[in-house]
Amino acid sequence: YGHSGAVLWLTGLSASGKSSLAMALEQALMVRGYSCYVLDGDNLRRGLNANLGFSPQDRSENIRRVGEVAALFADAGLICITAFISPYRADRERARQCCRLPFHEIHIAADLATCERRDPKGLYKQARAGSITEFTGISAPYEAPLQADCVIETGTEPLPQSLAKLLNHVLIHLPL
Ligand code: GGZ
Repeated sequence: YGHSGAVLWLTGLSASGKSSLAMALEQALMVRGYSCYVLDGDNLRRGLNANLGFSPQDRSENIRRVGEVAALFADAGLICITAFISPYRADRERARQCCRLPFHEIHIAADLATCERRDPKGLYKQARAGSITEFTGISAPYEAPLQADCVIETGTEPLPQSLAKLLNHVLIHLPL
């Protein structure tokens, strides 16, 4: 009865559109009868991961915990959608390994110039000014996926188009 679980792992720069797409995807899957849950900075960095910052070590630990929690949600039969920068390949790979169920790495691939132009929270500006240190893309690395399961070009197309492509990929691959 119902469907089995999976992890849809979104990775990309700040302001690339991860959270917007995660929420829109959740809605689109819910109306198709899938039970979903979104993990993002709002629900994990404020709670379980409240003791973590943005050093390389803390980001790794953030992603390790997100991977474990995502695996639990998937075990419980949900489609777990994660929306974290997750800048390190090795950390994303570890998350894939810890998830016993289907795991899709989805690159939300807006380029840095586009993200910096958007700058919805003014964080890039602060990072350029040096008031935020170790900011991904400016003063901290982002290791783009080399072989993502799906690449969504959110920098060059409107959100509805990105959502349509993402939903198409997901519906083809998800367990029913
Ligand atoms: C990157 C930072 C930083 C630094 C605060 N570097 O655009 P946002 O604001 O809403 O999303 C970013 C969020 C990144 O948290 P993650 O948990 O996704 O990062 S990671 O996967 O690397 O652990 C940004 C805000 O937190 N933020 N400081 N220095 N983003």
